[in-house]
Amino acid sequence: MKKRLLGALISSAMVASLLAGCSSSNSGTTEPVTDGGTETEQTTEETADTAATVEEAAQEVAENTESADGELIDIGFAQVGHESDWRTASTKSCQDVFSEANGYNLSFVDCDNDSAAQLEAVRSFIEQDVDYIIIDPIVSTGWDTVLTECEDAGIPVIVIDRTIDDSDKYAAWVGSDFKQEGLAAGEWLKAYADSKGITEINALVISGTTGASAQIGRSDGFKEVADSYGWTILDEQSGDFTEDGGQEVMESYCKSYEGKFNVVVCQNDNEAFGAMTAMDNAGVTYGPDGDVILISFDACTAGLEEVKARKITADFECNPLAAPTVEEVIKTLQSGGTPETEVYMPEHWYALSDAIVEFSINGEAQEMTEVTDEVIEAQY
Ligand code: GYE
Repeated sequence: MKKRLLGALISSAMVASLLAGCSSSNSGTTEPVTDGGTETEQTTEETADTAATVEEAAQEVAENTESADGELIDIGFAQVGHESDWRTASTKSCQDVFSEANGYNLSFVDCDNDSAAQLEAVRSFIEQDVDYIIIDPIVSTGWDTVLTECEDAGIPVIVIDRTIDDSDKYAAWVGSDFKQEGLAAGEWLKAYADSKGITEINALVISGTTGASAQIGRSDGFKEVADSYGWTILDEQSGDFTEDGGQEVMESYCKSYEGKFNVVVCQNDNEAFGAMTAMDNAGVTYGPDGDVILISFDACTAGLEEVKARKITADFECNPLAAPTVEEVIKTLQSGGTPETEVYMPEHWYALSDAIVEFSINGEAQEMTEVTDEVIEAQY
């Protein structure tokens, strides 16, 4: 939307070379990924001529942007990475909503779970002078300086999914109540264990990326319930929200706690898939028919398929489709309005019918959703 001439082209070239070697978010590479810069700039013949004197990346910017309609809203999105099915759904949702056809130029950076790369990405968006910056913060602290820089540059920031806990210099946050998810998992477990006559809980937790608000909230919520019922949490180690991480942690748990645990809590579906492989290899049975109650979070399509297959006993949803709400925030800001500063995504708790039990959180009765083929089909 903003008209940028040579300076912007040069900074786009800088961004392109800064992030060189990047590839698609599903590639599993360790480099940050971007499509930023190559299709985000608007130019004129004059700037395209001058751009011929700068590096090839800038030339590409000029070529690509000649077709832009001149009124697109420039958005930079510093995404966490590509660690999970949830993340893939979140990225797709943002790319679908913030498309050129919808009036946006999206500079997307996959930060590959690297906090330093994420700060660098935000600074590159300031350099590009985008209209809005969306951040899904890998960790919840360390943000005030760069958010001050955004503020000084006059660029509104919208935080999506995970929270920022040490700065309030952003226009709005759209995401999930992670503590509520952890409380739900705990209170469901209490009701389910009671229904099966299980009186002792010895739980192993495979947590998400340490310091991510999704990890902190889910750990705090589950622990609060565990403490209130006197359960034992034998161990909590991070699987970094990845399948490999979940498998690695579970392999070590199977050795260290052989025969001593009856609950495994994985803080996302991908960790649960890894934990399932490790338990299969160790001869541990799990799910509604097994020795171990397996709890997961996210409830993406692949997770719900494992609920249907009687592997995951219950799955607590975290909704990744925040982008349409973020777009509402941007529209409000565009028209000079004040958006809601906190918007919570709706979420559901899933199980098969024989693991659906009545429970409440702080006196509030919870609904559970039975996993059927139609439910799986409708999920992301
Ligand atoms: O649960 C996990 C992803 O931040 C809520 O990050 C998100 C979490 C999600 O890697 O799968």
